[in-house]
Amino acid sequence: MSAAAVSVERSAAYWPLAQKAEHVWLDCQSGYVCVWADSHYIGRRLQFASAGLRAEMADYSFHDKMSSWRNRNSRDARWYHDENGGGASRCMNNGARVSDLGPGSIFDDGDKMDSLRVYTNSTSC
Ligand SMILES: [Ca+2]
Ligand SMILES: [Ca+2]
Repeated sequence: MSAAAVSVERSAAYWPLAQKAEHVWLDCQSGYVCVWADSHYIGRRLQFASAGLRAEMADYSFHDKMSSWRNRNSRDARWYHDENGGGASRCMNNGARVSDLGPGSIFDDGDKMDSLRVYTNSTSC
């Protein structure tokens, strides 16, 4: 094994998780509400941008998969446990993000999202 290969392995192993997350959530470009299948902004990503949009996760084979999100849209958004805006819901303030919805987190919201809406302004929730 070359010295260069050892160096790469070590840097990967010692890379702090926060720094890794910082890197990957940049995958969500300005203007989008992004949701990821895994915590810490990893895994399959969906992104939405349109004002007033309502999306059903079943349409994207994303039923009960979201484990992290970031809102880089200029508007608020909201996600729902059930289809068609049903069940418990959580605000996604514009500019905010949550790195780990669970299981085991405060609200234990991981893998529960079935629908999402993007509001038309930044003061809806
Ligand atoms: Ca998940
Ligand atoms: Ca659900």
